[in-house]
Parts: sequence; structure tokens; C-alpha cells
Amino acid sequence: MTNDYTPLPEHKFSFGLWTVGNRGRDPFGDAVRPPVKPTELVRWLGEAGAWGVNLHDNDLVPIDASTADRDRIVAEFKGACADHGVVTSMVSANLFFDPVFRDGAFTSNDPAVRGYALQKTLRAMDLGGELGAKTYVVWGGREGTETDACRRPDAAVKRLRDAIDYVCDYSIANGYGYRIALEAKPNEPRGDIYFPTTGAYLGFITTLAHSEMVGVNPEVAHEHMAGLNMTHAVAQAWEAGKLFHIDLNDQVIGRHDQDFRFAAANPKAAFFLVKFLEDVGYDNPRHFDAHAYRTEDDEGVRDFARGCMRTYLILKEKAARWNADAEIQGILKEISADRPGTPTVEKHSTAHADALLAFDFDRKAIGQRRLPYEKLDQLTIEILLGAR
Ligand code: GCO
Ligand code: MN
Ligand code: MN
Repeated sequence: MTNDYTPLPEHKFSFGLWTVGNRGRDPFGDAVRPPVKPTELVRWLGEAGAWGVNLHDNDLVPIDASTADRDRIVAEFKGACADHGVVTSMVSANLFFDPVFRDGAFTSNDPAVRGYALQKTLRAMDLGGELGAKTYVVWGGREGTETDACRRPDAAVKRLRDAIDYVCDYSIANGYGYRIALEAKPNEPRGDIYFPTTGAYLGFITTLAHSEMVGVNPEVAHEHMAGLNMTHAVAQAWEAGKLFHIDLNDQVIGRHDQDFRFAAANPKAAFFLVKFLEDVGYDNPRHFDAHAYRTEDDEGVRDFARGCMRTYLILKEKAARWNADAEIQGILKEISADRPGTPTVEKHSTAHADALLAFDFDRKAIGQRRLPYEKLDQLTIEILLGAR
């Protein structure tokens, strides 16, 4: 076991330009940090040891940039990525900031808004293609309502399906090879956002024309905002072969959208998440979608970025320690020990069903197996707190 927590390219740690570039603006107060150029943010990321950078179209290219300006900005950015050894791992379109999207983008009632959102998306896909990105995230931040009087929610579902089907066809037609990752969030900035959870998107994906190209991008904060267990959502996505991307941050349940540094609020939940990702061999980007406290300056932003990666690697080491712990493994063995001769769940056959129906289960005895979860959890806590 190592205690060298140096981030390496193999960890696939990435940050959005909007995360390290976050200026600390919130609904109650203005920016507290000066703007930093994308090329400079890439330098920070390279120096901190991050592997990738992610961006919305307008994090890099202003929404009203001329073609000449766009091309110059993109060329400069590519140069900075090459200079600092950072890849563009994911792109997305900003379909939430501009007032045109105040009532949604793909789910808007206005056909022109839907058309413009699609045009902006195709251009963002072209941009990502140019930068070499292989993941395209769709986060429907404004796809929702304050009042359901404005549309039938199933119309929103159908409109989003049409848009995602188009996006897949466009990727195929242009040979981009994108994997599309849908990111759920229950609310903020809308009162309610359609597809509030990762589970909702997993159901939706099965209805798409190119479902094989589409997966999910679960985010810790978003599942926690809904009061859910992130690791359970991630596990379901993984098991379905749909964990294309992940947004790591932290969030106290019941609070506003906090976007804290990874594991800052719930280190134990973060531990089980990291342990899951490492146990199953997750190999897609590990994106930290968070930002520094508003109290920080630029150096604090870099502390924040280094902290996200370092904590992940510390938790990874704790997970290895947990897996190697003889007492923990002994308990795990005990709680799931075989019951020779007892019928269990397997593929149905008439013979199996007959044997199962005829079997005499000793319900009381079975119900008395020891489940020493207090001990198991305490051992986990002791590992996390460094006492073991
Ligand atoms: C949020 C979201 C966004 C998305 C991003 C990429 O709560 O604002 O997490 O940060 O991840 O727009 O699509
Ligand atoms: Mn978020
Ligand atoms: Mn996110």
C-alpha cells in the first residue's frame, strides 16, 4: 500500500473550465475572483496533475464570437492543452445561461428554442470533435418547470428523446465516436427538473433509437439533493453498462446546490463510492464538478483542485486497506456463507420450482444468522479515521 497520493494520467481526473474557473458568484453576491483565461486554467490543471479538462461551448468560445475569433480561441486552447499535457475529455453545450433558455432548451414549447438548442449542440459537438473529446454530456439544467401548467410532462419526455436521437445520429454521421452521458438533477435552477435522478435516465435510455451510445453521468450532489444514495445509483448504472462518466463533488442533503470539494461533507459516503469504482475497475473519466469556497482566492482554487484528487487517492488507499483487512473479510464471509442443500434463486426450471415449493425452510433458524454490522461499520470507521 502506497501513501503517495500523486495524481497520474491513469486516474483520469478531470475538471471543468467552469469548476476551476468558478468566480464565486452566487444568487446573493457577485464574483469574488477575477476571470482566468481558459489557457491559464489548463496550465493550473496540468501543474496540479489533472489528466483532462471539460468544457461547455461558451466556457471557451463566447456565445457571440465571430468565426475568426472562435478559430483563434480554439487553436490557442489546443496549444495550451498540448503544452501542459491535458486532454479535452468531455464537452457539452451551455443550454441554461442565456435568457433564450429561460423555459428550457430541448423541452421548450417554442420550436425555435428547440431548434436553436439543437444547432448550439451540434456546434458544441463539432468543437469537441476538433478537440478530441469522446464524451458528450447532456445536462438539462433548464429542462423543467416552476408550474406544470405550462406543458404536459410527457411532451417534454418525447421532445428530449427526439433531441437525443438526433444527437446520436449526428455523431454517427460525422464519425465523432461520442458516448453521450445524460446527467440528472432534481432541481436548481428550475423548481423541478425533468428526469430528476440517474435512475430516471436509465429508464429513458432504453427508449432511445441508439441506446447503445447513451449512458449516464451521475453526480454526487444531485443524488444527495434528492436524498438518495449516490453509490447505489452508480452501481445500477455500472451494472447496466451505462456508467460513461461521473461528476464527483459533495453536498449536504437538504441544502442548496453546494458543489463542495469531493468528500468535503460526507467522507464515509465518498469512501463507499470510491471503493465501488475501484472494486469494479471503472475506467472512464473521474470528473470533479465542484468549486472552491467563495472565500478563496486563486491559490485556494488550486488547493481545492489538488484536494479533490488527493482525497480520492486517499480513499482509494483506504479501500485497498479495507479489502485487505482480515477481520473485515472474515465478517463478510460469515454473513454470506453458503447454505449447502438449501434451494436458492437460480434460473427457473419446472424441476427447480417443484423442489423449491417442496422445501421445508427453517424460517426461525435462518432468521437468526448473526449480522454483525455494528462491528463491520466500526472497523470501516476506524480505517477511515486512521486508527486501523
Ligand atoms: C450543475 C451541473 C453542471 C453540469 C455541467 C455539465 O449542477 O450545474 O452539475 O455543472 O455538470 O453543466 O453538463
Ligand atoms: Mn451539479
Ligand atoms: Mn455536474
